[in-house]
Amino acid sequence: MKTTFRWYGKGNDTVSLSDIRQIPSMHSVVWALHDLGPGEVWPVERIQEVKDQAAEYDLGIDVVESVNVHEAIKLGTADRDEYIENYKQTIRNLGEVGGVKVICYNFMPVFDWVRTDMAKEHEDGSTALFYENAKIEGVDPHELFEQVKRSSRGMTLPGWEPERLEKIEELLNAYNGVSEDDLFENLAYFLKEIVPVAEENGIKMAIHPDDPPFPVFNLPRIVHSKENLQRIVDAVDSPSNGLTLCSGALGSIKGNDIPDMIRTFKDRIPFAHIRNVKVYENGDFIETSHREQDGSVPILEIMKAYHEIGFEGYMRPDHGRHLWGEESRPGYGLYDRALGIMYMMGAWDMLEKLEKESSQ
Ligand code: CS2
Ligand code: MN
Repeated sequence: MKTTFRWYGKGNDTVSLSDIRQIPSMHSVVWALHDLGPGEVWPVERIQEVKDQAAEYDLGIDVVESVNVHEAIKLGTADRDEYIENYKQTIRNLGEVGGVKVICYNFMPVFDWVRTDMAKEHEDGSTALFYENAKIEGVDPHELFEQVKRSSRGMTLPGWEPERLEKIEELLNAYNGVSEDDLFENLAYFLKEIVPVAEENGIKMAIHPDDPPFPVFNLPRIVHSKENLQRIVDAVDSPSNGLTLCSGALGSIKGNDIPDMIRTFKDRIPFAHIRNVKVYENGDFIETSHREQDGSVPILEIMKAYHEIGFEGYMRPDHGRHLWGEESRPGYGLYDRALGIMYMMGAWDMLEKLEKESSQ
């Protein structure tokens, strides 16, 4: 297992490479060219620049999260092939620079992850991302945007940038009549095109689950259950068609058995996200510390399952709480994610030790 940490890039993150270097067990960073929009080709020089910056701190650039998929590809409109060509070129450019082994992406229409409050207070005074169903049902996305903005010191949800929100009606309308099957067909079309290029470049594609794993604003969602993950890995039978198994996204509904998913898809998980959430009776959920007892996700069982399958992929702590007055991107401060890593590593090291002892 290789431990990674998400880094938003120089000048774009409150966390620095030198901070990351000091976290025990760090192998590489999870990065992206966040200023480039979906559909743009990532230039070789820009990729090389990040590789050099990370190398100064002895860190690799093994995982990209994300190369975002243009809406035309998800919608299956006539211009999708042009954007698929651009996506292939980005994969080739990443291959040319070298060092990238995994590309995480998602296939959520219009929005990336959605929350209703970016700074909901826990009893201990820390704050975390919160999702409240009542605040979403029947609500206009603009209204939600304003409300979320108020709770987040000006930061906004990914995909909710003001210039994008201006076109939101248009985007939402474009999905009228797009069923889950249509969306799945469009994903399969995309995968058939790009997976061979990923293979040629020694890269594994890893789709991130929908977050939350149920429809929001009546948009179709297809990456949220064991059955659907199976359908996705079957669409193109290649190790380069893989999954980002996000315990927090999948764990935000009761009924997803994540340890079972890990055992089932063991050869197809190049990238693991470890996040805990507490799910309430009414379906609302709040992100918590990574410790198993603090939320509803069986983190220790999950670590056990990864250990059991001999997981050799990349693992990172996902969203953390905001602690000790730290000002950071929502969910991406240094402190709680670093605590999360130590919890994960503590569990992992103990599993290794017990295995060694039992084989002696
Ligand atoms: C989120 C997402 O769960 C997560 O890690 O931070 O923003 C995620 O990075 C994207 O959905 C992956 O494409
Ligand atoms: Mn995740």
